[in-house]
Amino acid sequence: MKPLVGVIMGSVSDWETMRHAAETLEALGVPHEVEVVSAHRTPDKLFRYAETAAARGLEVIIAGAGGAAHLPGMTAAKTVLPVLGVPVQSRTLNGLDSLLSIVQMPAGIPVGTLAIGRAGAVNAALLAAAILGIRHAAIREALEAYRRRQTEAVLARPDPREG
Ligand code: RP5
Repeated sequence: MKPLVGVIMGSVSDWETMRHAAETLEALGVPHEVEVVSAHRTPDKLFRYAETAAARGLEVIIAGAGGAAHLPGMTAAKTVLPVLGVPVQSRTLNGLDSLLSIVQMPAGIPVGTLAIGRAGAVNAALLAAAILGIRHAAIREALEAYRRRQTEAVLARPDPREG
C-alpha cells in the first residue's frame, strides 16, 4: 500500500529517536515512508519533498529534528498537509533548543509540536493515526485496540514492586 505518512528527519543521528515513530506506525499497520531530509544540508530536497508530498498520497508528515530544528517549520511552510514536529534531544542543550525552534511558529504556519525525544516520537505516530483514523476505519480500529491493550497492561500490574 502507498505510504500515508512521511517520517522525515534532519540527520541519520535522529533515527535513534525517530525510529520510535516508525515502529509505532508499524505496530498500527499505518503505511509510511522514512527518509533523511535536512533543512540546512539538503534544502532543495526538502522543498521538493514537501511540495510533492500531497500529490504522492501522503496525508500526514512527521518531521523530527534537533538543535536549530528548522525542518518541521519549513516543511509546513511548503505544504498544507498536517505537519507534526518531534524535537530531538540534542547533546548540548538537551532538546530545549529543538523544542523552542519547532514550537515557536508564527501565526499562519502551524506545526503540531510534540514532546522532546521518544515520547514525542511515539505520540507523533499516535496523533498521525488519529488524524488518519477520521477517514481510514482500519487505522481508527488499530488505534482503539492499541489504547485498550495499553490500559489493560497498566491495570494488570498495579503493584510497581512486582517487576
Ligand atoms: C539537525 O542537527 C539534525 O536534525 C540533528 O538533530 C542535528 C545534528 O545533526 P548531525 O550533526 O548529527 O548530523 O539538523
